[in-house]
Amino acid sequence: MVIICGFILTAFVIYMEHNNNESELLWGSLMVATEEEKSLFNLFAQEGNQQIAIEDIEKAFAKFSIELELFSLATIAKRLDLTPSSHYELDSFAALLREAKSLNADYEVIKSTFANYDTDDDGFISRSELEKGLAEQESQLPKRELRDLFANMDFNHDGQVSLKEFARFMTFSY
Ligand SMILES: [Ca+2]
Ligand SMILES: [Ca+2]
Repeated sequence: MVIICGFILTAFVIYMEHNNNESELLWGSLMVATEEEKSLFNLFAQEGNQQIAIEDIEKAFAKFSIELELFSLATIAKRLDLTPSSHYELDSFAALLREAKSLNADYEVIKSTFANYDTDDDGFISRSELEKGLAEQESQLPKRELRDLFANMDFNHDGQVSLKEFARFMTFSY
């Protein structure tokens, strides 16, 4: 739990830094595809075409058992600063694939972290649950910071943090 709590606070700090540095995710477009990514791309890209369609990217992801449970391809593309499109070239495809894989791995940790905070098991983290969870770890935040942290997590401002909002916060997928 100490690790998990540190995880949230670290995420918060990185989130705030990220908000101040919009260009941070530009690295995504600089990736070079591996042979495996190339062959997967060629398997699904339309013949003679240097691009792969969005729906074929989803099929390719399924080959890796990557389910786009929380994040749509459009969201992942946005994380990578890729221009929204119905087709992507090899390098963008490779970047999307890697990002989706990494998000999927994070998602398992995020789900169990979420469950630890959602002590009444209603599928949402309330502000008092967040406060209690942090306090239990002796990581009490000043009231104002707690309010800011919760406000940043509660994306739709309904006073509760859903799993999706929590995952967005933890992965900065705004
Ligand atoms: Ca709850
Ligand atoms: Ca909410």
